[in-house]
Formats: sequence, structure tokens, C-alpha cells
Amino acid sequence: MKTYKELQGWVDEMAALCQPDRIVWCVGSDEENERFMSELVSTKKALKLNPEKRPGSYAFFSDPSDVARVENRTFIASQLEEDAGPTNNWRDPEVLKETMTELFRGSMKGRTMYVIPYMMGPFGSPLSKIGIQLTDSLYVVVNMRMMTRFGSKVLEALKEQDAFVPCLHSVGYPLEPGQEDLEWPSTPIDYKYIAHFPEERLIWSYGSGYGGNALLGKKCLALRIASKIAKDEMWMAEHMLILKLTNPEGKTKYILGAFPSACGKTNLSMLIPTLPGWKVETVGDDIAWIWMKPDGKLYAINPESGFFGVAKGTSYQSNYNAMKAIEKNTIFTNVAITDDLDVWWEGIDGEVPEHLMDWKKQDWTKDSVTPAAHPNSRFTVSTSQCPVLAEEWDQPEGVEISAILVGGRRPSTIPLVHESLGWKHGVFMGSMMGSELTAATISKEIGKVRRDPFAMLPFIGYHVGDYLQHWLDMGKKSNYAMLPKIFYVNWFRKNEDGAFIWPGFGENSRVLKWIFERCDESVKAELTPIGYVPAKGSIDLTGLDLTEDDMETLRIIDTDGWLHEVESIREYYHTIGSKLPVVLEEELNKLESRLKFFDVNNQNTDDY
Ligand code: OXD
Ligand code: MN
Repeated sequence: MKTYKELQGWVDEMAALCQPDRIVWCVGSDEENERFMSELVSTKKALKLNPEKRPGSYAFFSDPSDVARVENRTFIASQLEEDAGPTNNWRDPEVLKETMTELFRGSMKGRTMYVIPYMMGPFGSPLSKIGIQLTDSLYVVVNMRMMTRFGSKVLEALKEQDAFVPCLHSVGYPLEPGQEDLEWPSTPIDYKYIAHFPEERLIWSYGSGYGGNALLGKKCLALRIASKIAKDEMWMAEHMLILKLTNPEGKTKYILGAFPSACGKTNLSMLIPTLPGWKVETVGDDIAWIWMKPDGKLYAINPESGFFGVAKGTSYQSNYNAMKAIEKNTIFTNVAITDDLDVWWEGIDGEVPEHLMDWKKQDWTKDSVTPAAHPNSRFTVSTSQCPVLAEEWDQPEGVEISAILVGGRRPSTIPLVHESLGWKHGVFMGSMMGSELTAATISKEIGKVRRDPFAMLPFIGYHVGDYLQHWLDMGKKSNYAMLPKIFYVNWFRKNEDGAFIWPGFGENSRVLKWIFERCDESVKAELTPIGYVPAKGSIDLTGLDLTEDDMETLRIIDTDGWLHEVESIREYYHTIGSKLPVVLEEELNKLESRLKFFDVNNQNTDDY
């Protein structure tokens, strides 16, 4: 962290290193944004979309080598290697700084350095953090304007708060006098560095312009750096959606959901319930910062102020509210473009057009064998455009959390929903969650589960064992009864024919209803070796075309499958090493013995 007084000196020092032609401090006005957008269009870096179809919206096309987060070029540079742990790429901070200093030297020649003051979290929140990002990418500037609280008002807040996370970013493509720029400048993969210095609270990112690597407020600050700050300060920075659920009587609860990337967090956070009278509203779709008030209860804020969502597969059918949100004032990246200058991607509603410009700006027809939009094509839109944004989404103290959901894509073994026996068992569930690998290209691994603790595998800024201990410590700090209940959900169970058994999407509201009512203990559950599953008939299936057999498959415990699961978790736990919390090993052993010797009438759950 640096102080307000150190700001100018740091900007000067970084400018002396990167040698931009000019420095622009972003103020955050609409007029400024229009100027930036016009410049992006006139320099051919952005395409203005048809204002009749997509008012105020633009499309960008990245270099084909710069389309996603680069986990193998993402580094945690803690003083000690053991503090980064087995899930991170560690580098010695001094050595990494030396390497990157040479890369940054002169990297902004011929370009402008933009100074972006931004805030993660609502103004006035005890959790909010200020970052100052220096960048030579105007794409980054216009995206950060939507994703964060941005501009002069943040500098004002900095005078009070007096601490900011310095963030330096360059696409790594300096321009010699007269040299023409690329549409999407970046560097080859081996020169990309997404570097975090967790002890110093510092971020340096070089060589990529893609969202997760370049919009430094999101994954870099709000997850990797914030997770370390949160551990030091006894709060939590998590890869979670936050939703508000209201029942037909008007009673509300707030629910967190940790699901790995591409498991439908954005969809769930904006879901339209099929159950009459129930309502879901959005507080956040990707990140939650969670703190404990003196009452021992957990409260969460969404540190972001925009959605950076996956476009591919989004439709009025799969996510009506997201489609409404992106009808205007939206930035699209790597989508396809229709002949009348609107956006298109695989999975969007309507007929497939005869002709498109694909994300590589090539002609595309129905006979083309390559996808028109990149699978990781994105939309960036301000939260304010979400039609179901909860009015309290911006509340400085956050919303009180009643339940935490964890889960991934598991075609077998894991039931539709099960509730933990208590906090420690819930942390165990979060520690072993993950998705089964199915991609044909990694055939060796098919059927293997990629464990992704609390969906934080690529985002924990320190040792995964210490991270899991932190979850346990947060629980110990409270009275267990005050803490949210933890549930493992799995929408992705398949039958023998490989088809999904549960219909998903809006029908997930049936599971949300059961969870809501479990929080009030007003619906029945059945105690099993793995925790509480819905009692027979306790999930509201009114109007749903699901056979009783299918529901039983989703509900009952596959003991052999679970014993196999225990072995697989044990193997995974070995990879965490000696920092694995003993409590979790005990939980695993207890699960194994419950699976072998379960007696519902003689089950001691007092320990939880
Ligand atoms: C992710 C994202 O990769 O949110 O998780 O972009
Ligand atoms: Mn995410």
C-alpha cells in the first residue's frame, strides 16, 4: 500500500521507467468517456455498433494470442516460497522485479499513460479498497470505468482513506516514432507477467490486454491481493456471487455462491424463478468481500460495479436479465458482428445469420468450421443496467448472509443439494469442491476432478492450506450458530445416456427455495453420511416434468461412489502438504467412517 502523499512520486517514478509520451489523469466524466471512445473508434481499435440496435455500445477484437487469463504466467511473489503454496507460481520478489523492470523500461514509448483512480467496494464501506492503476491501454480505461468506482471522486476518498494499492500495467508494445500501432498490442505469451506482491500489496502486469490480466481491480486486486489482506485482517475475499432471494410472503435472505469459472454464477445471480411468487435479485455475480460484525454474523459486499460476463451461450432463454442489461452502453470483446452491426455469438437467440464477421474479423458463413465468437467472448456492462439489481447492492456495510453455496460440474456421485453438518464440515465441502474434466483434448484426465477450493484455485494470493485454515478461523471467531449454513449444490448430474437430469436455469429456484426454508428449519431434511439431503418430497416439484426415479437419483447417496470420492479427496489433500488443516483431515476420516458405519439413530452431530 502507498499513501496519498506518495501518489505523485510513484506516478513520476513509473513514468520515468515506462517513458510514455504523455500522462492523462482520468476524471471519470461522461464527456471524458465519449472522447476516449471516439479516439478508440478513429484509431480502429473499437467498432461502434449500430446505434439503432445497440445504442452506446462498442466491440473490440483482441489478438488471437490474448484471449483469456494466463494462469501459467500469473505469479505470486511472496518473500518465502512456502507462503505461495502448491497452487501458485512463485517467484522471488526481488528477482521478478528486476526482470519486469527491464520489460517496463521504455514500454510506453509513443503512448499515453493513463492514471486510473478506482475504488473496489461502495464509498464509505469499512471494507472498500482504493487502487491506482497506471496503464497504456485505453481499452482497459473504458472497461475499468464500468467495472469499478472510477475517477476524481476516488482521489477525494483517497485523501481520507490514505492507502492505495499501486497497480502498474503495460501491454508491452512501445512505438518508435512513425511506427504504426496494432489494433490490439500485446506481447508473446512468454513475455507476459501477471505479478502480485502480496506482502507489499503491489500489482505489476505486463504484456496482456485481456480483462482478467489487465483490469487489475478484478482478479488481481479484489481476489489475489485482497485474499491476503483479508487473511491478515480477519475478513474474506471470495470468488462468489451474491443474490437476494425473496419468498412469496416478502421475506428475504441473501445467499453467496462459490462456483468455478463457467459454471453459471452470472446466470444464477440473475435467475428468474419458475416458482410463482419467488424473486431473485442481484447483488454481485463474481466477487464477494465478507466481514463479520460484532454480532458474529457475516455480511458481504460486491466490490465491483460492473459485470464482465461470458457472452457465448447467453440468450434471453438462458439469462434474460443479462440480455436486457447489455441492450445498450455495453463493451463487447471477441464476439461476432452481424452485417447490420449488431453482436452475435453461439447460443444467442434467433436464427444463425447467413453471414457474419467473426471475432478474428474474417468473413464467416454457416458453413464455416470455426466458431464465430470466441468461447471466452465477453460483455462489460455497468451493474446499474441490471434490471434486477437489488436496491441494497451498494450498501456500505453489505448484506447479511444466510447461506453459502458451493459446487461445480459433477456428472456423478454428488447429489443435487446437500447441507453441511456445520461450519467445519461446510469448509470441508468447500475444500473438495470442483468440476470433472470432460474436454476431449485432455483425454488422459477425463473423469478426474479438478478440485477448486471455494472456486479460488487461481485466485488465492497465498498458501491454499493457510487459506482453508482461515475459513476455519473465521468460524471459530463467531458462535457457530450465527454463521450461514453451507450447502453443496450440483446442477450437472447426468443419467446413463449422458443427459442432464436436472433442468437447471430458472428451475434452480426450487433448490433455492429448499435452502431458504432450511435456513428457517421450516422444511424437512434427511440425515445421511454426507450431510443433510432433502427429505423425500421436500423439494417443490410442482409443474415440473421430472420422474420420481430421477429425483431419487438426484437425492440419494451413492455409497460406493462416495467411498471412491474419499480416496480421491485424500489424494488431493496430499498435494496440499503439511499446511492442510488437521480439522479437514479429520472431517475426511469422519466422512469415511460414516459412509462405512452410518446409523441414523445413533449419529452424534453435537461436535458441529
Ligand atoms: C473468471 C472470470 O475467469 O470471472 O472467473 O472472468
Ligand atoms: Mn470469475
